[in-house]
Amino acid sequence: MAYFFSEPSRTFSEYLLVPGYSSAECIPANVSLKTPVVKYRRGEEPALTMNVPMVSAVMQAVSGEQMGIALAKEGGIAFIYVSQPIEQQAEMVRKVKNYKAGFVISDSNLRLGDTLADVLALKERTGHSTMAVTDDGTGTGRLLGLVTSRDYRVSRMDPSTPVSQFMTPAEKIVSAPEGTSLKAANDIIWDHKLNALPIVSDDGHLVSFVFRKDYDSHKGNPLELLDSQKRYVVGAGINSRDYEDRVPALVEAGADVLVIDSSEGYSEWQKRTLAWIRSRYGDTVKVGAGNVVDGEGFRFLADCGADFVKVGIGGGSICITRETKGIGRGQATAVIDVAAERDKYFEETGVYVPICADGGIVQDYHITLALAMGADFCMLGRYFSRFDESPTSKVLIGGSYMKEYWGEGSARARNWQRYDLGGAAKLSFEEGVDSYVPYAGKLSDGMATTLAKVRSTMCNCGALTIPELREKAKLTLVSSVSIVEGGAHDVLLKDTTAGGNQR
Ligand code: RVP
Repeated sequence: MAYFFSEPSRTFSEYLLVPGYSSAECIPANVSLKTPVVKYRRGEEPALTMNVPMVSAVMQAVSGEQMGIALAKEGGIAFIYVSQPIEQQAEMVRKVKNYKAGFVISDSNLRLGDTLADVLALKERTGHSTMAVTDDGTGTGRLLGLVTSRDYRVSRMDPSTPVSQFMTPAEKIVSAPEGTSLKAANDIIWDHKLNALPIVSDDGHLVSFVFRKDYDSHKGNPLELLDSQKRYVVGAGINSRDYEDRVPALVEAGADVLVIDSSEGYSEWQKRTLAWIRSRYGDTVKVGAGNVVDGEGFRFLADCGADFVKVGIGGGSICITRETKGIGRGQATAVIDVAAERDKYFEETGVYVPICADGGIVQDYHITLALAMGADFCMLGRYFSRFDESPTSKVLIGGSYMKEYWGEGSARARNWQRYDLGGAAKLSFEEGVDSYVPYAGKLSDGMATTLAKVRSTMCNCGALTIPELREKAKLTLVSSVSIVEGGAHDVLLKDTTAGGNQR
């Protein structure tokens, strides 16, 4: 007979934290959000930790190289999306690893044959007005010229005018050689009254730009996540189809941690993928697996050698898996169940396998709830897709700026490997949607607010660390009536955008 769980499964919004005693030391400035990413033995230190408990989703609309850089700066990890050609994904990883603070790889590039119309279209797409003209139209091609908004006048010029006619040619550009320090680059910018200084290699190839406007932001980020060579830490998704080719390319590119990206991870395919990685690399390559929603699925993946386990099926904002296939579980219940098994596993084996709550984080406080329920960190898609650093276009809809956000199970992503059960190499039906989310500006500003709330709630619970939160948290289920009581109610709001809701 089928097994019936005795309790209904629940989501984060059905819970609240009840405050505990806060001592005088319990202030947000004293809170540490440090958390393990990969498994470790009792008494040992994990090989990889994060300074904030947030990672970005393995999604086309979320995690490219800009997200990798921006999130590592804040102390978290981006997982570069897997649904792209291997070499392209490895190149994104390489760009994060090669990034040097203050030196920006050009993302707005033109060829000599491009026209003013192309310039305007590129500006619309990237939002950047400084463009490099290179021989191959890439950010590392041979530098032939620069175009900025001072070089053209839309009202007076024909849109078909080639850039060669109005760009500043290479011989007139002030540039600096590769290896120039940031301080020296800023001095050149200052001396020549420049807005952007191209850094150029000995053979004339563009390496990066240093921008005047970034000057103030070079002041170091206290929580930034660096590897032993002081490069940003970055993750990458893999799948259970082409891992024999993809994993070596990502490892060679410098990925610090991998994760098998799948909508449902309690499968032979994940076992084989993990086994192959262990046989080839031993424990040197760190790899998470998932997703699962109960203790049984967790134990299976932990036994297969996963470095961390991702929890969540059907809770993602763009996910329609529960509607299409009828599988999944309320995210809060899934996290609570898996966390209990993780602790049991630790008791039995002395190996602590961190868990990641993936999907369904809508309010900032859901992160705190997930941590209190036992998650070691959270993976977020929608949240990160709203920021400047996600790879998607910013579009004006009905007078408000939006960013595009689509699921990996949507027809747009064409990521059949994520849903692969060993059948035909195609997506037979959609499990995700294509959508817009309200544009939310710079990632660093958004995360500062979110994490300030997390730290504040932790203090209310009398906790200065994540393990302490887990130990001290008192959680209560809320009735649907008290959920209404939790928002502003029985008043007429003057400003309907107020209320601290990050949506
Ligand atoms: P959210 O943060 O709620 O937007 O959820 C993001 C998560 O949703 C991803 O990390 C992934 O697990 C899941 N996802 C991604 N694509 C799809 C889909 O198309 N169904 N689901």
